[in-house]
Amino acid sequence: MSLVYVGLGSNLDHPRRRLARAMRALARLPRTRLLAASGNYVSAPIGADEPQPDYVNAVAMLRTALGPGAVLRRLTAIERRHGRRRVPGERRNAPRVLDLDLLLYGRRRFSGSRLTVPHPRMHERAFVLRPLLDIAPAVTIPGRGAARRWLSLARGQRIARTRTHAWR
Ligand code: PH2
Ligand code: MG
Ligand code: MG
Repeated sequence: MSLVYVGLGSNLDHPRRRLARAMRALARLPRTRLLAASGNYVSAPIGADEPQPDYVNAVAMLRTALGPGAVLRRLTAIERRHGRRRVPGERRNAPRVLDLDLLLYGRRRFSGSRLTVPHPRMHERAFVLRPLLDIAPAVTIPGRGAARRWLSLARGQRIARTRTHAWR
């Protein structure tokens, strides 16, 4: 069994409702238990090359017997159920109805064409670090050290707690 963290994000079409639905879907994954769910945070889009709506983000902590590839496939399937389609040539930071990112998979580090773990940009993003640290204050990012230290470097990024819809 591995401890896994998943980042949830949405900036289109009722983001809070989508995050609640996605959290429920994570809680129902096979061979998996949802151990903790952070509250929601709102922040400006990072890396956008044109104006787009603010994001709502959260993080989930799971314990799972699924391997990393199986987790990734499950996350992509949930994104697709929300109508997300990956269009060839789509800009990297295009707005999205739902984004589920595999952030950490136990203490493992690996890099492939489809999946890199730890998520290569998570340590510099307050919208990942804040909700992550709320549910895992002592978590370390393999290869980077304590997440808490990275959050202090990202403190220039404005981020605020926002409502969380019931999902249980
Ligand atoms: N996701 C991105 C790019 N930029 N900015 C915020 N605030 N939240 C996100 O989830 C986000 C982003 C790519 O996945
Ligand atoms: Mg993402
Ligand atoms: Mg993604």
